[in-house]
Amino acid sequence: MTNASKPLVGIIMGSKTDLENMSAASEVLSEFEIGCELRILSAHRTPAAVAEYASSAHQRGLEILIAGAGGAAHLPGVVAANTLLPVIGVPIPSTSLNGMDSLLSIVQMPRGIPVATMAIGKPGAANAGLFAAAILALKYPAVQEKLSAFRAKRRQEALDNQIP
Ligand code: RP5
Repeated sequence: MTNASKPLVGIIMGSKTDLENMSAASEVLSEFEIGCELRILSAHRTPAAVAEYASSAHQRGLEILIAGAGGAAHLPGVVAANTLLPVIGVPIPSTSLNGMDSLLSIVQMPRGIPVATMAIGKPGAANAGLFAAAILALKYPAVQEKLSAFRAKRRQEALDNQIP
């Protein structure tokens, strides 16, 4: 069993303006009753705080980190450089390049420090929550059951959604 009040996932984002997209990740985790904590931390505005947060995350009981950022989105990579935990990156469409800048910044990590990169924006943030659930399902049977039920529901919805 997971304890929904004990955070297993840390969700961090470069700015409060990212929350509009990143809340999709916490909503999914809440649906799966997986505890998470949210923090605003920026790789360029508060670099020391990012390093401190990421390097202490495992010791504090977190098992996965989700990091969302826009523009030259170096936050997920910097987080990954400061922890051995799996890091999931979410590109935020916050500039005139509509997230292509963030996507390439996050996905093109040099060999050696990986970031699992999701799609741009809300779909990516929701998938970050689901991907975190899939990792945690390896350890927590209750999460695996919820993930299985989630997939079965989506499957049935697709089958029911026929053209008359
Ligand atoms: C990045 O700059 C943030 O992740 C955000 O997506 C973008 C813009 O930040 P604000 O100027 O809205 O605070 O660091």
